[in-house]
Formats: sequence, structure tokens, C-alpha cells
Amino acid sequence: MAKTLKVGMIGYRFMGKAHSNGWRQAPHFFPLKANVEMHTICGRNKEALEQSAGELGWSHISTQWKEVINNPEIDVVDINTPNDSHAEIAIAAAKAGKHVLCEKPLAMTVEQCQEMVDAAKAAGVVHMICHNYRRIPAIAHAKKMILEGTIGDIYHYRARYAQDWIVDPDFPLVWRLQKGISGSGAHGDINAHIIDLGRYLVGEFEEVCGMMNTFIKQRPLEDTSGKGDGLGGAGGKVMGDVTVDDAALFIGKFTNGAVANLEATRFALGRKNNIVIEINGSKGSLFFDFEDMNRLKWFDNTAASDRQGFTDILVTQPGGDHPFVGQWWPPGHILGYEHTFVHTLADFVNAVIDGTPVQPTFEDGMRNQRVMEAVEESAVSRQWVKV
Ligand code: SOE
Repeated sequence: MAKTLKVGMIGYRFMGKAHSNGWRQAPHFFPLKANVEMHTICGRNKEALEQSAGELGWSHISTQWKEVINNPEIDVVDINTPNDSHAEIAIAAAKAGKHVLCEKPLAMTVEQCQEMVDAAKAAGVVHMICHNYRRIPAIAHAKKMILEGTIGDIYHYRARYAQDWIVDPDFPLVWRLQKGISGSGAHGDINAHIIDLGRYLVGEFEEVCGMMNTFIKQRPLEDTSGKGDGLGGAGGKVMGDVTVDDAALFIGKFTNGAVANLEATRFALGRKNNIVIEINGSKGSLFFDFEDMNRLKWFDNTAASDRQGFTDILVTQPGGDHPFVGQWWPPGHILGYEHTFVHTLADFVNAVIDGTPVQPTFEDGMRNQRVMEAVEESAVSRQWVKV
């Protein structure tokens, strides 16, 4: 009889919804080594939680995360809370012997990340940070092509993550705009993703030179007390200081000699959740645009000179040709944002049963934080900073 992993999920807003869909769908589409029971959903607001439990498919609710951690029935803790609580919950979960999945950014500081890594290792539990974009089929396929040497030695990693949800000055001062809760703004929220993709696709960052900017310095305080998903809400009359970046940009060098150019902003009107990546190598280039997420564009410099151009690879070929897609539909039936969480959770479940590491681990989250802190230091000192 296959084991059943009982999951406790802390946080139920946007990421809670995305992860719930992942927990629900993974067992139906992927050959998991265990059954998954969506046992407890945890949050502060009991009424909202009861509604979310029904909508998202959880059998129990709790308004106390320590109750979830201390429940001997729970095998896995999935953390989707605001950033300032990740470390405390993850360390407690690890010490209680739970396998831990945590949303990005891993924590508020490198020191907190280190404590999380140490706790997970000491407990011998499987630990993963949910950088879901690694498991976009086109991104995973790009990784495969790079490992096969298709584009040769890498010269450039160019990445932009652009949104526009806070361009309105009347948008309230949600938790994502408060350093004490979020740690940073666009930097830790979305730069973290393209930093992770740089580490996944290219290599380790060696040195960075960055800048950060806050375009709107004051915003109306939220007229609700709760910590929502931080992506919406209504503002009152009283204004408060924005204490995080609206945009974070940096150039950098990788240890393998490639150079980097990253930009994360929440002020690119018209760009709702736009990740664009281009990697240039000695034998070719790869290009990816999340707004067209099932395609990977490849320029092959080894092609005959009268046939060169960016090939448009539709990454939907089953039979092992393209990652993950064979578990879903026949060729051409494209996938979406939500599938990246299903892929992430499927790999996490199997790693838990195998007792093997699954990337990105908490150590990846800590390396990510090191890059982010180096960029923040550089933005202040206006100097290059070694990671
Ligand atoms: C808000 O910027 C957000 O929800 C991020 O927190 C997620 O990590 C990203 O995938 C979508 O946008």
C-alpha cells in the first residue's frame, strides 16, 4: 500500500491557491510515489479559511500554525506566508520532523536562510524553495539544451521581470511594500526569480553592481488590518512611507565568465507578469518570453548561413522530448502558469519518498539571498560587490 503524505499548508491567499491546485492535480497527472492528502490549511482569518478550505480542497483548518507543526499526522509543511514568518515556521517544521516546502524569497536575511538550512539538515528532512519557473517546460528544455552544449560557452544572461500592479499612487501600503514584513520590494519578490533562473541556467554569480529605486515614496495605509496576499486592497486617508524598492536592476559577472544584466520592476505599465530571458553563447542563443511560455526560441549559428534565424520550438512534444508535457496532453495542447506548481510539487513528493534532495533546495534559497544582499549593498555603496 503506497504511503500517504499528509500536507499542512500555512497561508491560503494567492500562493496558497496556486499550491492547492498543485497538490490537487499532481497525483492525477504524475506518477507519484505516494498519495497526497490535503489535510490542513492554516491562516489567521477563520471565516476566510473555512471558505478557502472548501474552495481549495482541504479537509481541516487551523488558525494556529504551531498546531499544524505539532500535529503528528502531518508529514509535509508548505509555507506560503508573508516573508517575515518563513524562517520561524520552517525551522519549527524541520525540528518537528516535517519535510518543508517554502515560497520565495526563502527568508529576510542570509543568516535566517542559514538557520533554515541547518535546521533542515539536522532534522534530515527534504527541503525545497518554490521557484516554480524552473519547471516551465521551455525553461527546463533550455537547461537541457545548454547542458548538451547547444549554444556553446555562455557570454550573456539578460533577464527582465516586469509587472505594473502598483503604478497607481493610490494603491495601498500592503505588506509587500513594507520592509519589516517583506524584506525588499520587487527585488526579493521578482528579481529573486530571475536570479534563480540565472543560477539554474548559467551558473553562480560572482560579483554584482546594482541600483534600486522607489518611484512612489508614500502610499495610503491599508484600511484592513489583515495581511492579505499583498497584491490588492483599499487605502484609507492616512499615508505611510514605502520602505522597499519599486525597481531593482543590476549587472554582474558569473564565476564561469558569463556576464549578467537583470531588471525587476513593478512599474512597467502593460507588463502584468512578464519574464523575458535571452542567453547568448558561442554557438547560438536562446530566448524565452513568459507571455508566450510554451515556446523557446533558438538561434543556431552552426546552421548553413542561408538558413539562419531564430527557430521557434513549440515545447509540447511528449515521449520525453520535452520535460513534463508528456504527463498532460498530446502535442500542441499548451500549458500554463498553474502547471509549474504541479511540476514542482510532483518532484517534491517523489523526493520526500526517496529521501533525496530536490532542487531548488533551501541552500539554493540561501545562495539567492546572498546575491540579493550583495545587490542591495552595491546599491548603497555604488560599488561592485562580491557575492
Ligand atoms: C507578485 O509579484 C507575485 O505574486 C510574486 O510574489 C510571485 O512569486 C510571482 O510568481 C507572481 O507575482
